[in-house]
Amino acid sequence: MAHRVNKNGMRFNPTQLRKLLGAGLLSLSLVLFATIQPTNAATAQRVQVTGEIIDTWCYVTEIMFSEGTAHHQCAVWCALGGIPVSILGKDGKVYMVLRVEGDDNSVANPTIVEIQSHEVTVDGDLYERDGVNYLIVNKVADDKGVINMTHEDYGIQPFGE
Ligand SMILES: [Cu+2]
Repeated sequence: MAHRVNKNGMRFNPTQLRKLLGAGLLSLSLVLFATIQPTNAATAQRVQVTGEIIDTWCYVTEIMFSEGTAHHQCAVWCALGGIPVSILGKDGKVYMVLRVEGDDNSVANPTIVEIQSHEVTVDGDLYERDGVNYLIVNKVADDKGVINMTHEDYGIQPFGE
C-alpha cells in the first residue's frame, strides 16, 4: 500500500488523505460561505407610520378607486385573496406590510383584513431594500376605523365587477 509521509514524518494512506482533503474542502467552503454573505442586508429601523391600510392591486392598477369607504369591500376581498396589503402613509410613502403583531401569516392575515381601509398609526420595523419600504408591524397603536368617506363621491365599489 502506498504511503505518503508529511513534513512531520506522519504517514497517511490514500483513504486518510481523502478524509483530510474532504474535511479541508468542507471547512474552506464554510469559510467562503460566511465570507460571501451579503453585507448590504437591510437593517431594521424603528418607525411609527400613520396612514390608510390599502389594497395594493387596486392602488397600483387604479382599476377601481382604491381608498376609503368606496373601496372597503373590495379591499377586504383583495386581502383575503392574497393581494399584499400596504399602508399609504401620510408622508406619501407606501409601506408594504409583511407581518402584523406577531401573526405569522402574511397572506390573508386575519388581523390586517380586520383593519383594511382603516386609518391607523402603527409601530414597526422598517426595512428599505432596493427602493421598497417593507414594514413589520409590531403594534397597531391607534385605529380610527374607516374615516376616509369616499363613497359619497365614488359609490361603493363592489368586488369583481
Ligand atoms: Cu380592491
